[in-house]
Amino acid sequence: MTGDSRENATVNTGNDGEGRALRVAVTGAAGNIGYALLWRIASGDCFGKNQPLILQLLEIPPGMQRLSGVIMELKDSAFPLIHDIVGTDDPNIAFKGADAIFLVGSRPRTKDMDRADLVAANGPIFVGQGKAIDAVASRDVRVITVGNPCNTNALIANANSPGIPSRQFTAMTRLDQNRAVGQIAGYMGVPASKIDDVFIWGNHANTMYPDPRFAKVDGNMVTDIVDSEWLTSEFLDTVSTRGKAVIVARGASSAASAASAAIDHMHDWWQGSDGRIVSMALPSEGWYGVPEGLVFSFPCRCEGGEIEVVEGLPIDSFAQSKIDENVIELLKEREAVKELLENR
Ligand code: NAX
Repeated sequence: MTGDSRENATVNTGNDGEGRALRVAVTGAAGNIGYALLWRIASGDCFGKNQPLILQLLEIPPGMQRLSGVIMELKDSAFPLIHDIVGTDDPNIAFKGADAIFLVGSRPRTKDMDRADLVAANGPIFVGQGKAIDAVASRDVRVITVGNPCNTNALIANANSPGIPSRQFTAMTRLDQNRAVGQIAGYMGVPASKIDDVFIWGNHANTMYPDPRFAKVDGNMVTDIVDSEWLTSEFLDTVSTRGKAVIVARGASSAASAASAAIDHMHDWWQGSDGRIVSMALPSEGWYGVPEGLVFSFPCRCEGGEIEVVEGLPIDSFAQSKIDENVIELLKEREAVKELLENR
């Protein structure tokens, strides 16, 4: 398959008589995360069990053969909610009229790459994709960036989409939050569903701060129950280095858990977080002293399709030092890609 001639490559009207079908674009759709993510989206886990969907899947030319196989399997799954599937290597087709976009496609970090190499390798992808979003996506589109370095990639996409409000560009730190929840639940021997209000500050990188200070287990403060030494040492280290630990154990980077976290992020944005605090990285409006525009993970609540940063939480000296560390790192990343931000 080349160009945009795919099975069902024509974008349909999206009208099905039961309400408009949402157009959901996924980049890197033939990759590992895509393979887990598409089935969760298609089954209604993200946008609702009655919401018809049109999947608009983007790959690069070397991935198109694999994408055709993924589309075959999606069709073979006979999902009732799926009204059409578009496979393409053209972002202007993939993002056309898109209501939600999962920016997953990019190069995962390999052993020989440091963070600066990753920024340099993947940053340019998000210039072209940002411009395409600006040109053809719905003005109400909601974008989650998963491809790493996801905070700075979201910054680049945002800068190259001046026609779309900045608040509609986010990056994923929900996997880090879920890892933190998993650690506390495991330590306490309770199901993850009992843990609320653990969240991540900063960058999806080792510097991140998984903040347990407001976390609750069954309504009780975790800090009143759990050993504070564990929370400030092993817990923090385990969460912030979990991605590497999974690679060592599995021989491949986190995929199903990353897909699951992307579903959680978009689900809560779309359908509300039910008053729970969740982690989302979004362009700072100066919250907690974080420089404007940096895509930084904050404690958020979602309602009515909007993200609201939870303001006014007390910041102790340790939390401040972690926030500062993340600001410094993200400023460095922003400096490294400054020529990719020139659209704005
Ligand atoms: P894979 O290498 O399995 O898949 C990536 C796919 O993206 C490939 O099929 C590739 O052909 C495609 N691709 C590359 N450039 C593209 C472009 N310009 N347009 C469209 N598609 C493109 O990687 P996978 O395991 O799926 O991981 C994808 C990204 O997620 C990586 O950058 C990875 O580092 C990142 N992750 C982010 C996480 C987070 O919490 N934010 C956690 C998991 C993961 O590490």
